[in-house]
Amino acid sequence: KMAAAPGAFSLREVLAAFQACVTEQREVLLGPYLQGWRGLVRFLNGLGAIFSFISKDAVTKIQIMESYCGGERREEYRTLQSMVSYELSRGLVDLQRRSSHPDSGCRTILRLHRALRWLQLFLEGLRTARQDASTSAICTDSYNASLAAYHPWVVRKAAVVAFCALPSRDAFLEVMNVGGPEEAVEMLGDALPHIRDVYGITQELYEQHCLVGVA
Ligand code: 1PW
Repeated sequence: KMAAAPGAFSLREVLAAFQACVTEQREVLLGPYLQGWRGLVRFLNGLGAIFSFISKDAVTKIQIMESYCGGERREEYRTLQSMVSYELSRGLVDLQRRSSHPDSGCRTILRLHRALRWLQLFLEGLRTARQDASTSAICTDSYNASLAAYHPWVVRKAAVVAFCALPSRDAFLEVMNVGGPEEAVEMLGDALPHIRDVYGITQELYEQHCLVGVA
């Protein structure tokens, strides 16, 4: 098998960013979290133009967060936990409907958080599926079990059409650029617990602060 070109994009590094974002105190560092998302977007775009509509909104959300993380209040946006307490204590979150603070960090991260659940379910499905399984079916099932609930009909339809363009399981594992299919499956087995962890910590934090439905 062909060795990956030096410096070639590998999904391994992307997933490692999600590992790096959980601290010993179980805080989520926003820097590596957003870095992980940037890499995912790059990966999605590599799957073809049809996926750029899916990544476009994620890019917007990442940019909103990066402006907070690099802004005047960057200290408050170091971790998810500090962001939540800062924004809530200052009344910077529109809870019921978007009005004076339409792009709070809390509501923006919630969208990425819901999408991360989709990614987790999809990669889990991919990892455990038979070799001849349909990647589009795995993707559609994981989408329907997670993010679809938050999307209007037209987005759901367009998403499912895009999934039909996904390559076969082996070809997909190949574009992950981790090595052969066995290596890719092994890497997913190592990486997925960390993604689950980030998802779980975020979910618990959002439940504690009644943010799971933030407008
Ligand atoms: C192959 C597995 C891929 C997982 C990567 C996930 C990328 C997720 C982006 C889905 C975007 C679909 C179109 C955008 C919809 C927005 O309305 C929605 N955004 C998200 C991220 O779900 C909600 O954001 P909004 O409109 O409340 O600002």
